[in-house]
Amino acid sequence: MEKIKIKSSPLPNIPWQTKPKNCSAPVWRYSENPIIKRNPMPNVARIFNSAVIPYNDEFIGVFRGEQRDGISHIYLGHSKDAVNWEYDTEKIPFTDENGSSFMPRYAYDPRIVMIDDTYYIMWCQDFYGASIGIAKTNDFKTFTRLENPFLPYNRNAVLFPRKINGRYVMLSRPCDNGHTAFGDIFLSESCDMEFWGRHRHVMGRSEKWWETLKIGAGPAPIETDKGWLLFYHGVVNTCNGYVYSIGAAILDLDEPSKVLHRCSNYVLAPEMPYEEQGFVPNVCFPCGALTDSETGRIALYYGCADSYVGLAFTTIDEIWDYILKYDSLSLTDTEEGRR
Ligand code: BMA
Repeated sequence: MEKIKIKSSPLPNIPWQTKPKNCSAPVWRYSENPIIKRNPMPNVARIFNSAVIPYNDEFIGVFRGEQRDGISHIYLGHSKDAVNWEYDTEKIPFTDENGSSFMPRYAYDPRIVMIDDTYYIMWCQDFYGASIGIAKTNDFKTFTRLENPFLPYNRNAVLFPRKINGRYVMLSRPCDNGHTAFGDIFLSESCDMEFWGRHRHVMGRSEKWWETLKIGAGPAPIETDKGWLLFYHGVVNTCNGYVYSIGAAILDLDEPSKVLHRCSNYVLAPEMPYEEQGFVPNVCFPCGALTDSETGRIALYYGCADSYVGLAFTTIDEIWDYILKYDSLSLTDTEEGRR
């Protein structure tokens, strides 16, 4: 019986492998990684930084597919086991609220979340510079774009999977229009998914070397009985460029701009060839997670070296214990984030 309870539906078909005996880390990789290799579709050279969600006893994926012209778009995928995927060869056909085609010029790093039977996809797109796009669907056939939630420049937006205190809540990471050399995670609230406000600072880059440059939220926060578990990416600038690792923190259930616990160690960092070598080396970039409330199992999907998709596993108890063991909070973590 796990100590911490995940508050989601049971998912008996969650992909899973038990922890290897010689593994001392709190998150372990799938032995068949990467699950998506190069040239997965006729016009797509690489799929990476992608998210998945259960749908009708199977799984849906929203995939960042980088086309051979170098432009990323979001492609839909279907899977029975959340490991082997079939893709729609056409990019997701986004429309406006009148049903007319309304395609972003590019779209990357999608996240997906279900709130009250509606699925929301968030991504980074051009809005006179890098900014956040958002669309909703109920059937994965029509995808209606909503008003862009934030001003440019912004990336790494993800909704919480339910309203908190009656309002939708979204994390994001204000940035610049290039390879941003700064960045903290903020939170914004909305009553209607159109007008966003009540902005709060959640957490900043820290003095821990692996996240000294910038951080950004990963998959939708995972609700438990004791707080929201947030996986995020942390970046350090080295003499050979940026290195992206995966961190973990726990946010307050009712006031998620307050960080309850934050792990000073990364929980996964580039060390396998498919993470260290690729189009952009040394990148582990989490965008999706599946959870099983019955067993506490978590399957984490992360982009590898801007070239592949990797899968990794943990349990809620294992990751929770690890975060608490290496807990390290700063003043800006624990304050409500309003100045
Ligand atoms: C970030 C994003 C990610 C990418 C990472 C490493 O700025 O654009 O999509 O994985 O850089 O290139």
